[in-house]
Amino acid sequence: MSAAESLSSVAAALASGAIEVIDLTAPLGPDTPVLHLPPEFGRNTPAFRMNEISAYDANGPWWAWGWMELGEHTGTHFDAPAHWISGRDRPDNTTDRLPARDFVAPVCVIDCSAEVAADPDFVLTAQGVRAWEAEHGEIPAGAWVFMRSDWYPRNASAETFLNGGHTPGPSVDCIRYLVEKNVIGWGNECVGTDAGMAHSFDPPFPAHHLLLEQGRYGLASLVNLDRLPPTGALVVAAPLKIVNGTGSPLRVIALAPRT
Ligand code: 23J
Ligand code: MN
Repeated sequence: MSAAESLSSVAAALASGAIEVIDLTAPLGPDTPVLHLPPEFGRNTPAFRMNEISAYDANGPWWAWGWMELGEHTGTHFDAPAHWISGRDRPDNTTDRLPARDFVAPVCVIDCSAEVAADPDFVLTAQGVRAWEAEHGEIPAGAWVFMRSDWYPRNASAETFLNGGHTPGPSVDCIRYLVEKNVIGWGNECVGTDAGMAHSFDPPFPAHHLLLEQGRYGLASLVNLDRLPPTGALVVAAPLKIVNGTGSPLRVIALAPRT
């Protein structure tokens, strides 16, 4: 099949509903939970805030518009390599300089929901990834790997979502294994890509340290991962083209066969 034929069959499958578009994005507003780091780590990111410019009124009779106070790492967001000290000297490491080619990729979804239900500090290891591969096939180079935890319904409340810093994520050896596999990045349903306890890992925050060091990416606060198949979906995740941006809130969508 030619590339043109492939694209038109995708368009036809979207039109018929055979391919479904699944929104992996959480609502972005003043109640969106944001990361709370312990004070020894320095300053925190502010909550989202919308300021009104006009609302069809004296400030703008025919139009409504606003301006936002918005952290780069708020809600469903993308981590660029420049976010971490390990990626700071990489060329083209900011949101405005990433190749658009990287914004469309297949995804492998590893279901950890049962383990996380039993233990909110559950950490996915390389062994866990290999067990997934034994069932679903090898993780291909260039794919996203998403950790399904069914954590996302907790995002309705900062307290349940942040859970006092007890949230699931990847181990150091898991991320090393995925870097070896040449994945494009790692996604999590929690406030950040790393586990809540990852400040105590060696190195600390491995999803940040080891992936961004290699020019790979992160996606945090994903939703609806329970609606994705383990393999076979395609993810579109294109951060805002913020000049010198270390990351960006974004709309993440998946194309998947309708089940
Ligand atoms: C800064 C420091 C630690 C972490 C994070 C940011 C994130 O999770 C993030 O949003 O990138 S863990
Ligand atoms: Mn981030």
